[in-house]
Parts: sequence; structure tokens; C-alpha cells
Amino acid sequence: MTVDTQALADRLTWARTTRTAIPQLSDEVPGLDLATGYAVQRLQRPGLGRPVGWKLGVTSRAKQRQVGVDAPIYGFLASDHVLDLGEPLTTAEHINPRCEPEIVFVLGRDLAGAHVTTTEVLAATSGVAVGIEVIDSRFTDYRFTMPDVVADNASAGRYVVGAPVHPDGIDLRLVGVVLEHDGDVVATASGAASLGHPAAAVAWLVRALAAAGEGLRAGDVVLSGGLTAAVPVGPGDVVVATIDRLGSLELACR
Ligand code: 0L1
Ligand code: MG
Repeated sequence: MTVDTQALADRLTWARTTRTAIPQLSDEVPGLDLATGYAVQRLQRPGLGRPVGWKLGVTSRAKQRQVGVDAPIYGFLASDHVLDLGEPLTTAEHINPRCEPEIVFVLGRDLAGAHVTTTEVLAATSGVAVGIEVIDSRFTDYRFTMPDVVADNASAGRYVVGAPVHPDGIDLRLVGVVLEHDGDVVATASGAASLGHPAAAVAWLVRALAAAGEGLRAGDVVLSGGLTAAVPVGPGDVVVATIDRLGSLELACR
């Protein structure tokens, strides 16, 4: 069966720009597979501004349990996804926003290849930082299959990043993570929650991109995967992510 990937991409763009949830694509396209999902995702890239990097999704067991899957995925990040430090999140610009803490990598040089290792990722990294990702599914009630959520750019919404520090001497598996919502600690984790090591998650991404003929570029930002379950947010909420050695980051919602 031939799938009209452009029509599916257009449907997701309509959902995003009108802030209207739609049923998962696989309801209508039963054979929707991961390759088709990535093709639909790719078609949405030009509509979101300048490319700035990538995001990993479903890398933690907490997230895998939350969405009922067992393998990571990736999505692209573009300038329209960026929230500046101190810039509030306007929740009405999203359908169903949820916040999650992430360790963010900033690439110091290009990195590509089908066999890239965790060590090579760390060597190519100029900085790591605390981040908050705002995910937002275009599908009703976050109900989707893996190909659906890949097509929906891994639920990318917005993200904010703190000041990067050099990763030398930091064991990213061991750094503690605390997520606060309106002053309450709602989740804790350590860096190892993302595929055992956040840099291993980035290495997985590089290998996956190599299969698509792509790679990371110097200056790219990579969200290495949500470390806890994501917390739903609305106007007036404040979310704070704190990661040992990397610092604290606050996101206010209006
Ligand atoms: O929760 C979700 O929407 C699954 C997609 C991946 C989101 C993420 O982990 O950043
Ligand atoms: Mg995430």
C-alpha cells in the first residue's frame, strides 16, 4: 500500500499550528512503519525554522513505561523549538504540554558514522547543560504507536537550556536529577536513566542518523532523553530542573 507521506506531514502540521489534537495516524494507515514515520517527520523540517540539533525520545525506562514502548527514537530541533533563558512558556501555544528534565549536549565538532561510540561522543562534546524539554503530542491524549510518534517528531514542543560546562571529570551516569513542579519535588533520577549513560544515547542517535545519511554538526544541541516521567503544565505553573554538577533551570508557564 502506498502511503501519502506529504498528506500525513500536512495533517501533523495542521494539528501543530492550529493546536488541535488529531487521532493517531496508524488508525487510518495500519501498515505505518518506522521508516515511513521518519519520512513524515523529515517533511516537517522546513516548517520549523533553522536546524539547531536533535532530540532523543523514550530513552529512560520511566518514559518507556509511560508510553508503553521499549526502544529510543529521535526527532529534529529547529529554531522555532527554542525557548530563551527566562522566557516563559505560553501553554496556550501547545495542545498538551508536559515538561521533563534532560542532559543537553553541545557538539564541539562534527560527528557522524555507523559505529560511533560513547567515548567518541564525549570527546566531540564541548559542553553539557541542564535542560527542560516541553513535549507536546499532536495526538489525542498522547495515544500513539512508535511510528506515529516518530512521524510527530518525537513529540517535540519547545526546550530551554542552561549554561553548558565541559564534561571532563563528570560521570554523567551518576549525576542526580531533581524535578520540581510548583515547589514540590515530583520526580528524581540519575543520568544513567537515559540508556545507561546519556552519551550512549547520543551515540545511538549518531548511529541512527548515519543510517539516514546524516550526522551531527559542530554547534548542534542534542537533548539526550527525558530522565523522568514528564509533568503536565498549565498557566501559572513553575518547573525547576536541577542536575548535579550542571546546575538548576527554571521554566515559568503563563
Ligand atoms: O512521551 C512522548 O511523547 C514520547 C515521545 C518522546 C518524548 C521524549 O522523550 O522527549
Ligand atoms: Mg525529551
